Amino acid sequence: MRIMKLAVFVLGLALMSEVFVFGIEVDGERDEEYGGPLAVQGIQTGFGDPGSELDAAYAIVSEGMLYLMITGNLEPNFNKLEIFIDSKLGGQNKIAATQNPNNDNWAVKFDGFTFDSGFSADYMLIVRHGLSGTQLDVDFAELGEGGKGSLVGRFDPVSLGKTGPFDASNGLVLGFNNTNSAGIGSNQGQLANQEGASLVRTGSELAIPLNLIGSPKGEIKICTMINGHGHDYLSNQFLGSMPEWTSNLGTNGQGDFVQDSSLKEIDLNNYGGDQFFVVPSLAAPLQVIDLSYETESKEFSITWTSDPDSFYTLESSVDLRSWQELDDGIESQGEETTHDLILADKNKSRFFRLVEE
Ligand SMILES: [Ca+2]
Ligand SMILES: [Ca+2]
Ligand SMILES: [Ca+2]
Ligand SMILES: [Ca+2]
Repeated sequence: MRIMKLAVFVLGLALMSEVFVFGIEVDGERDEEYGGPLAVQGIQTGFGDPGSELDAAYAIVSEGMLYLMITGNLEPNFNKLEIFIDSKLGGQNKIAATQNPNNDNWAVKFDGFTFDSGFSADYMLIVRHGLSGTQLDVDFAELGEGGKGSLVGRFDPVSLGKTGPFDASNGLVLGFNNTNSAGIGSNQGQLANQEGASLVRTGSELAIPLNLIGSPKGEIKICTMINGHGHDYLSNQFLGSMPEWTSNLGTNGQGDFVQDSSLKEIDLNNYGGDQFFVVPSLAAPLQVIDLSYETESKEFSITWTSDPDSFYTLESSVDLRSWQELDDGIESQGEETTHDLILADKNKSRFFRLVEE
């Protein structure tokens, strides 16, 4: 079956191209380009206000990057923002310590931790706050046997006097602005003011190169949470949100800290709703970006935005009702494709359209 992505245009009309200026700045402040939130916090934090809270999550895929904006705060007492990413087939619905890199000792502490069904983590990020007071450490790990994990950046926004962009060694970019004083409150587990949570503009912002996370083309799922200094005392702050009356999970899901234990008793299926959110796939719209016609040679050339693995059919019509195929099986040349052909009957007014096969 054909996917009827159509681009209709009229030869001879001046091509009006829309120029989309992409303006996300990785500075810990939410940009308009993100649009609406993909998840909003539903409950008040058990990690203090101002302390650590996750107000809302925003994300957009563009120009080979996943831009992620998590509004809220991260207390500089070694609290950790932990972000698990499900961006490819396979992965771990239940974390197995022996099958993961153990950078920053996270995997041992997460051993046995279970995500909601429908989420199997492939990558994870740790943003740790508090070394020397205001420093941020960023770790990135690929899950699975043979996967690697390590510290990829260390930044101090306060001493540097800016909130980003900070370039990590693996191409990831971080922005961090911890000045939020609004958003949700700290009556632990009680319903949060979601309108207030949606108004927060600052927090942790990340640009993650898609090739770091398996070059996904489809949707990307993200589970984010705030953990204590040893990766073994989870707050009640997750996005997607925990249900009302959820207190800090602690080590055992009951708010207790269990020495030399792991998060193995925590199964997100036991908490209502999905503790993850979905970043929709952003297939580039099929759009004609250039066309030319040489009157003498009758050479017609058309360029459009294409999907790298697709094939296209070029059709023409005089009435926009019946269409004749001019060429099919036109192989994509990447993100843009140009096709040349000789057009006779140059005086005849015609419409053209492209169909993705
Ligand atoms: Ca920003
Ligand atoms: Ca996966
Ligand atoms: Ca707050
Ligand atoms: Ca759940």
